[in-house]
Amino acid sequence: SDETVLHERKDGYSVITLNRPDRLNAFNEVQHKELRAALAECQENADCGAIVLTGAGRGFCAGQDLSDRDPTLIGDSPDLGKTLETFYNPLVRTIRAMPKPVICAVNGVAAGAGANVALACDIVIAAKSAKFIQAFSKIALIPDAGGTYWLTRQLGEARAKALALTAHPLAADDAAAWGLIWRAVEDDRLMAEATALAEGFARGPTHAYALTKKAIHAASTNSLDDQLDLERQLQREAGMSDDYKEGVAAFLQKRPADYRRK
Ligand code: T3D
Repeated sequence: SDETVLHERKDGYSVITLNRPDRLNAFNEVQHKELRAALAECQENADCGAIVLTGAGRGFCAGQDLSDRDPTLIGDSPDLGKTLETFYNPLVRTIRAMPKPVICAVNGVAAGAGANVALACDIVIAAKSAKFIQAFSKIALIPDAGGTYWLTRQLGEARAKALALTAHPLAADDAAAWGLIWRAVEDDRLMAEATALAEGFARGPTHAYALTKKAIHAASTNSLDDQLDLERQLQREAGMSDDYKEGVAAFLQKRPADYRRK
C-alpha cells in the first residue's frame, strides 16, 4: 500500500497503523496528515468506541523522519518550533482530548517523538522486544511531543533526566516495571491483548471513559480541593446519563450491561 497510515474500521473500534516500515514508521508530513485524518474520523464517529494505534513492520515509530531534516537541503536555521506547532503538538493534544480510550500497541522500537506519541496514549501495551528511546540528545535536541511531561510525571526527575540525557534504550519490561506503560506482553500476544481491550471499551460506557480521562488529566496539576470539586462536577454529569441507569440496572438484574442498545 502507498498509504502511510492504515485505518481498519472494526466492530466498535478502529485500528490505526503507521505504515512506513522501511523507515521504522518515522513521521513525514504525509504521515502526520493521514494520522490526523484517521484520528478525526474516529473522534467524530459515534460507532468508534476505542482506538488502537500501532506500527507496521518491526518498529513502532522512529520519530521525525530525519531525511527531511538534511542540513544540506533545509539550510542552517530550520524552525523546529514550527513543526511542533503544526504537527506534533496538535497530535498529542488530539490524542489526550480524544473522548474515547486510545490504546497504543507498541510493536517495536519507539524512538524520539515516536516514543512520546506512544506515551500520549491512554493505555500503552508494548511487545517485550520493544524499546523506548529518548533519542533526541543524540542529535542535539530536547525531548518533545510531551516527552518532558510524561517522563517527569510518570517516572520522576531522576529517571526522566537520565533517560533524556543518555538516550538509554528502555526495554518494555523495565518501562512497565517503572510505571511508564501499562504492560509488556509476549510479542505474539500484543495485538490480541490490545484488540481485546478495544473490544471491551467498544461495548463500554464511552462518555464515562471520556470523563475519566478528563479527571485524571486534571489531577496532575490540581490541588486535592480542586480535584474533589472536579470529581463532583463530572460525577454529576455521569450520574445523569442513560449509561449510568443501564449500568446500575444491569448490576441489580445480574446481567451484562448493554451500553449500545440505543
Ligand atoms: O524535526 C522536527 O520537526 C522536530 C521534531 C523532532 C522529533 C523527533 O522525533 S527528533 C528524533 C528523531 N529520531 C531519531 O533520532 C531516531 C533515529 N533512529 C534511530 O536512532 C534508530 O533507527 C533506532 C534506534 C530507532 C532503530 O535502530 P535499528 O538499528 O533497529 O534500525 P536502523 O537500521 O537504524 O533503521 C532502519 C531504517 O530506518 C534505516 O534505513 P536504511 O539504512 O535501512 O535505509 C534507518 O535509516 C531508517 N530510520 C530509522 N529512523 C529514522 C530513519 N530514517 C529517517 N528518520 C528516522 N528517524
